[in-house]
Amino acid sequence: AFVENLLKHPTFLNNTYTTKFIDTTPELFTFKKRRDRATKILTYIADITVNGHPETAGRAKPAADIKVPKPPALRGEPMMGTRNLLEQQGPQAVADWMAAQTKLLITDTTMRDGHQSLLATRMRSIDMIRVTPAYAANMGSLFSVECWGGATFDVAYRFLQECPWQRLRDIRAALPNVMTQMLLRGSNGVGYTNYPDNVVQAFVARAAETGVDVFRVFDSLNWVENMRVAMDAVVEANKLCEGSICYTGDILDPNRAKYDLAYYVGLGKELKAAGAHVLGLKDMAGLLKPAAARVLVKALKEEVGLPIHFHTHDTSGLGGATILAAAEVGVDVVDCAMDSLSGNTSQPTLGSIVEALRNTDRDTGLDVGVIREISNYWEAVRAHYAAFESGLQAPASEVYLHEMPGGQFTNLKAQARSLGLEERWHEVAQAYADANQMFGDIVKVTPSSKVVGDMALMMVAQGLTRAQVEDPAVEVSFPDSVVDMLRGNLGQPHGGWPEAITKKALKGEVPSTARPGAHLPPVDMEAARMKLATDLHVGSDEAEEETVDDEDLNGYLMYPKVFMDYRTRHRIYGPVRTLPTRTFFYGMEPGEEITAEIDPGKTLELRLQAVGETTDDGDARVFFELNGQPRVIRVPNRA
Ligand code: BTN
Ligand code: 3PY
Ligand code: ZN
Repeated sequence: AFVENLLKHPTFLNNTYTTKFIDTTPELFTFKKRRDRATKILTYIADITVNGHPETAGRAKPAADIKVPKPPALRGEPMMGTRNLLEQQGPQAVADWMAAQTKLLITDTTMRDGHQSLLATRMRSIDMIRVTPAYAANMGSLFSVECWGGATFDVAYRFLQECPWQRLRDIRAALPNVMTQMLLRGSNGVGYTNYPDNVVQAFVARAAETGVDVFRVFDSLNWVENMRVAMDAVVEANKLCEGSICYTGDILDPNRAKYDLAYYVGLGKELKAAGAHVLGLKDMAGLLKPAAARVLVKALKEEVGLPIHFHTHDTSGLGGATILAAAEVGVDVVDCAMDSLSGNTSQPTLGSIVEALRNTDRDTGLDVGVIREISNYWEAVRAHYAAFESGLQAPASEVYLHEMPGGQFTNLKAQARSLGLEERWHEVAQAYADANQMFGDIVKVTPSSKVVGDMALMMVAQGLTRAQVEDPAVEVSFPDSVVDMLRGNLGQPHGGWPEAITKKALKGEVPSTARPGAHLPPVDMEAARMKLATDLHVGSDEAEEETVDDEDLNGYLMYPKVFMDYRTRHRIYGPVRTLPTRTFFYGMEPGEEITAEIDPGKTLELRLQAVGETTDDGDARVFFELNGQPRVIRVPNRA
């Protein structure tokens, strides 16, 4: 019945099950000495088996007999959902529909912020794509599925050796009825720096084309000037534009008056005037307390008049309480993560919010049985990523001291570990708070949060206090990211940059207060495409490297080096995205058998027979059976 359902699924019926050309069709080209795809994937497995994966070395390892997670059965055909409304009637109709709902609408963030905040963003596409049909068939009344953007774009190329666009296309194809959602850092795109306007515009247009429906747009300093280009591009693409306020401070604390109620209401009005269909309230660190949420959400509803989509993190342990408080005063949509990827630095627990509201006037109408089934799938997936667990044991009120975003917390902790500072984590937390005050109490979210983190690590590593850093008489060599930010290259914070520290860090150089994108020259897209095609061709014996589509071009423009490194590895290993996650990170055990789909419908049966001795030339011989035929692969032993 499962296979029957799968075959009837719209994904397979309407021919939208497409895969990216370069990933799937090398046989369309003729090559001089092309190593076939099977040899490439065996080379990858052999290399990882012999040398290990650099990302999992020295980390916790899942059990050798861990099973490939099994998605829940499909409970019928996908119902009409928000995506159908968007397609048929456009984004304003979606916003109007939202405002007319009594029930609380829910976004599932598991595929983006959930694993970004708990597993260092390392979740692979295959683990998402397998369960997406179950979302379409069983959870069609979700508001949206957040599955793209933020840090996932960079990490896909950099660490997972896969194409982020392919992930989006596959999720979209399997989810015809529910809106997909991405996180976009305004003029910083999905990167850490401001990009020329036409790069941001091209990126949004491409993302809309490949499959994003809801764009949550924010700026890391809440500077609306820096959001307009991205917001306009979303509106132009006829997609849902969620202009977002990033929440920091505490509106009920008179000592944090810089970010008071009037500030946020003013920002909400600016975003509405800038064209937002929906107002995002992005509490990236989980600082909004329940009592403050009642005041803030009520005021935004009344004075801005847009539907409100609330996002928070459960770092304090109070995320669920804040969601319920926001629901009481009429918030329209909230973000939750599936139970098994929720809590702590992730979003509050989806199933528990659904249960808490059952039989109230904000009842979500979602089926908790369905939620449990999908959560059980994610639980089995999570076990494969033991290497990326943070070890965080409990929620903590310390978040109100440091104000770190949930998506940064575990990353900064890992950075601290690599500098030998993990034992001094609470000092890092205090230094982070001090660095924030030194910069004038700013909004901290990617990329401004990374700058504050860089400064904090430096202060702890070098034993510098805030007073010393600020003292003109003490020599300080600031991190590059700090200098860049104080130059004005991320934009302007509320109230401007403090003069004294700017003067010290810039050594007298005059900072800019203009919008960075206004003086970055536009990229000549066709020239960039030509250059990329040429660069990819150098050293390649394969014609496939010459094709540069819009997705590749946009990936390259966001992350030139990361993209080129990805393509270099792609040349050696071919597509590795269909390997089981355990194989991808740990290789195979002697006697183990796996299957991997190398083209839609074309599956390889792989068995590792043995790992041979390493010979004088430094190569290890790895013995496989490929569809029953013996194959020997030689890889350098670097272990
Ligand atoms: C990555 O590490 O960024 C993605 C996977 C590719 C890793 C391969 S494994 C063999 C070789 N050695 C490395 O350190 N990286 C590549
Ligand atoms: C990101 O930009 O990746 C974030 O998650 C910000 O909260
Ligand atoms: Zn978040």
